[in-house]
Amino acid sequence: MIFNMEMETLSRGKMTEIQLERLKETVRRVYERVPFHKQAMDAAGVTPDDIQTIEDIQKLPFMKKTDLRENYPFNLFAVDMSEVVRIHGSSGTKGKPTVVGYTKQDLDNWAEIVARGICCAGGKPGDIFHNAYGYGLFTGGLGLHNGIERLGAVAVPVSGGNTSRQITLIEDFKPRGISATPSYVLNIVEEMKKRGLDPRKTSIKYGIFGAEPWSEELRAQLEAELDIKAVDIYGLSEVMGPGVSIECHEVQDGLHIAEDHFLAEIIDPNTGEVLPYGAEGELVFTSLTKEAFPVIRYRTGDIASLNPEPCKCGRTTMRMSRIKGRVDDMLIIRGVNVFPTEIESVLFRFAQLAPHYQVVIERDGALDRFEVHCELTPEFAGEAGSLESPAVSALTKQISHAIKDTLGVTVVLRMLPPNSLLRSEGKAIRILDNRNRSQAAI
Ligand code: DLL
Repeated sequence: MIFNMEMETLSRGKMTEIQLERLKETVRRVYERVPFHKQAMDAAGVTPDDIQTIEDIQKLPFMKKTDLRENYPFNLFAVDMSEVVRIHGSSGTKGKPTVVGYTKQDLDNWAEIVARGICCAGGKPGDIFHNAYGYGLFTGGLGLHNGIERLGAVAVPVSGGNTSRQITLIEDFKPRGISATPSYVLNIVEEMKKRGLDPRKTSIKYGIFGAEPWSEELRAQLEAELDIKAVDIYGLSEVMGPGVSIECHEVQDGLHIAEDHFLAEIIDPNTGEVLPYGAEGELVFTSLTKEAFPVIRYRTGDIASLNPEPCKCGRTTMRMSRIKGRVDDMLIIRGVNVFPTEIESVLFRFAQLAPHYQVVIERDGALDRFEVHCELTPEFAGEAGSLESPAVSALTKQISHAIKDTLGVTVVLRMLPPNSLLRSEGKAIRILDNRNRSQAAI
């Protein structure tokens, strides 16, 4: 291992000391350099001098995605454009894209964080690494890329899509590591099987999967199908990109936060109140070293909990749970809160289903109707004969009961023939909301 794990094995006291020093510096910098932050802090009646302990962070106002949109494109940058060397951003499906910037030092830190993360995931210098995250404004491709190179591994910058070529390159280059969204990896596995290849026989030993919520059941499936260790990587462009946190391959129980660079809090999404360790709520991050685009108490919209206990792997960094889902993706079905990952957990227990699904919301009179579209495996569909067969009806009933028993909600299950659902090449679209469309049609 080329990375000394100093920053990952500090005592809590020492880590807090480092974080406090960096927090003070960050708050001062943004107050002096970014009008948005000065105004927000003035309005909250807080100055940089008020940050004396780590808990004082709670005096600072939150930042939200709308703040990025309102300051589009560069108004939240804390350095002159002459110091910015890279721009990334979100796809902007809901309006203007959100734009973030990096200085040379920011890119350097990011590469270091990701390299450290790849080690944590079981990677080592010399590995050939197949990087199937999209390259472009999205941070996944280039974020992983720089970390792979920094580690001293061989980056294969294949990007997302062109699944057939992905398989040829895996066959020919024999990578030890792979990264992609979990839903795209499923797509790659399916394509391998179509070609008559055994996915368990590839050279791949570990996968670094994230950028979208995924369940333990999907992890189990990917590990079994590919005979690999699959770890979860988390991040968001506003805070940096991939690598904000990552699981260790030894324990795979919570994602180690790069705490020397990011300070995490969990808040009640409704009241903004800070919640204790272990409680589930919205993740909030403050960057501690970023130059071009520092964030103060950025509300991620992601639901998780925090665990400060040292890990059996030897790391002492705070761990966050897997993301349950986004606040915006929470379905309220007859008063019960449900995340798509919870539905996924139930569906993926059934071997008769292919690991693809979508929740479709329709307007049904004054009510919302929640349909879960699932796909039969080719084997089961072949055995069953038709979608109307008793075997398919029995399966539908069994899954409906399982969803009702586990989640306490009733949904309409729609069984589809093999290969009906759109395959993902990046982030899977788990919820299709047709409510406005059907309203418009009326
Ligand atoms: O998705 C960064 C990334 C790239 C992470 C590659 C991991 C791997 P954005 O496009 O800005 O950045 O989207 C960020 O994706 O707020 C979460 O809602 C979701 N997300 C990211 N990682 C995970 C994960 C990248 N491991 C948004 N589990 C975040 C669940 C995730 N959701």
